[in-house]
Amino acid sequence: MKVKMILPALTEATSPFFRPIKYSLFPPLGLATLAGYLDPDDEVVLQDEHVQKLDLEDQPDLVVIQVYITSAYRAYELADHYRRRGAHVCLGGLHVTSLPEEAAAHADTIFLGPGEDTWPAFLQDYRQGRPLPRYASTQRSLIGLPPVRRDLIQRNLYLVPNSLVVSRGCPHHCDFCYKDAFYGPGRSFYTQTVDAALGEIERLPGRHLYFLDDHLFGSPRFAAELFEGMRGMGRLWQSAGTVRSILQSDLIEKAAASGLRSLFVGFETLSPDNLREQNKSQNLGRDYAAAIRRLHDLGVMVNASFVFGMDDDDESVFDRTVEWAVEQGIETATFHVLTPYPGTALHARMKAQGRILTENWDLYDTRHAVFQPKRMSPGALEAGYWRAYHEFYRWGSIVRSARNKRSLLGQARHLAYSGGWKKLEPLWDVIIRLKRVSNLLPALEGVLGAVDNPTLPAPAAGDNPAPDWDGIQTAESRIVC
Ligand code: B12
Ligand code: SF4
Repeated sequence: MKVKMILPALTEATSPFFRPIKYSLFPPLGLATLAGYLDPDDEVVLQDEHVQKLDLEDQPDLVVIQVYITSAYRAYELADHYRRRGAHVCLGGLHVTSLPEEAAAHADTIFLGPGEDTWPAFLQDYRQGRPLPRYASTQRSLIGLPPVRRDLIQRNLYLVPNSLVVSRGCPHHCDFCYKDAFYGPGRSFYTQTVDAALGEIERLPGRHLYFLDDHLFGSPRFAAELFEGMRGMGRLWQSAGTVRSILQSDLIEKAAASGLRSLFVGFETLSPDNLREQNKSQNLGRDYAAAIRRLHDLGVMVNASFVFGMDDDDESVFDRTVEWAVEQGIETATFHVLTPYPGTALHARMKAQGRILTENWDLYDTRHAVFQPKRMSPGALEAGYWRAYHEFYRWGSIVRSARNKRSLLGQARHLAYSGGWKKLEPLWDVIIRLKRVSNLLPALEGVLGAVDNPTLPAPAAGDNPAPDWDGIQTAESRIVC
């Protein structure tokens, strides 16, 4: 059987918002996960439109497309194309789960929720000649999964080829988050076994890892055992966690000792009213500044996530938030315009209040105001969002923020990480065009590894050698926080 798996780019990479470096960060892990269920004699091709031109003249039997909200129209175009060519087209992922009827018009089979139970069930039915039009996930588990088909990933096209997920979902229920819409009433937070997670880490070459888990610290027991097991592996890693998980217990120290060097943290808003409105109670009453200090004391850089446009936000929110972030010495910040994804509690509320302004999914990219804000105009919200980025990443702000670090090494690291990410973008673009982005990984590792915390163990010198992918293949895982 010939199988083609596609991660479509947002509105065909022609969008003015297409930033080559952002889209050359991570490989399509979801599709590589699903590929693990195919038979060894299936011919499978995995293409990621963010980093390569799609070959559309082929004749696969089965086409598998992952649909995000911002790539939905492109995904449907590709699905229609392959149906015309006689392929059986499967659509799955977050947007399909949110709006199954919309997706079903472009597919032979649609999949709701995670694919670990539905995809193998479909494959069995398909091979027996009786595939169903719809499969909905009910059995949630990461135990005993086939290995991710990393051999299908062109590592040289990505800055961070070693992305992985060792858990799915999150124990919290924030109203704006995709999570509850995707997992529905079923189990919405579960983990691999620690041994399986450590096994996957050991198989990954090099030093750097990026955990894409929504909340790697969601199960403190799992996380503690994982970090314990990772000690001494010589890894440098990045991930996401909540403010609460930083402040509670000694989990964050264990994480740093095992190589955590930068953490994506969902602060979201400085307003308690906004937190209440969005059901983000786990952030309520938390000392954000103390969380940042704790991370910085451990040599962990902070990628802070903020969302603008909640009901307590007026036009002063942008400058206030940026000023606060700079004062705290935050290295990188990710700003978002509040976006009511279909299927979320936020969307239901906005819809009931008649505040949804458009259902053009291309605009649901957290850069556009697709709803009527309460205390400012949609235009002011968008303008403020862009101003926040501009202000935060001005050299003046970067230097002021870096001065917050106690040592010269810490300041240099801050400048290199923050400046390198935003100020050297034209250089990144050239390197990406030359298909050399993976050559920059040692530079990223160098910056992450330059820690001024003498209590942390130095990373082991030895690199994991590149594995024999063929052997593994036959023998053998935002707005998140
Ligand atoms: C990594 C990531 C990215 C990366 C790369 C994406 C990639 N290469 O896959 C980058 C940085 C490029 C990115 C960009 C964006 N992202 Co993003 N990203 C993620 C993140 C953190 C992890 C994705 C991942 O790898 N998960 C792990 C794998 C194993 O799971 P999975 O991909 O979901 O796949 C499983 C299922 O979905 C299902 N499945 C998926 N497809 C199919 C198909 C079939 C046939 C079947 C059976 C099953 C199936 O089975 C898989 C195994 O269970 C998610 C958050 C999250 N937890 O998902 C956000 C997330 C997907 N991103 C999101 C958004 C909004 C964006 C951006 C618009 C952000 C922005 N402002 O620019 C852009 C646009 C992306 C686009 N092209 O349209 C939203 C999507 C919301 C939505 N409803 O679609 C998320 C959920 C974050 C959030 N909480 O808001 N993103
Ligand atoms: S926003 Fe973060 S903490 Fe809230 S439900 Fe989503 S992943 Fe969990």
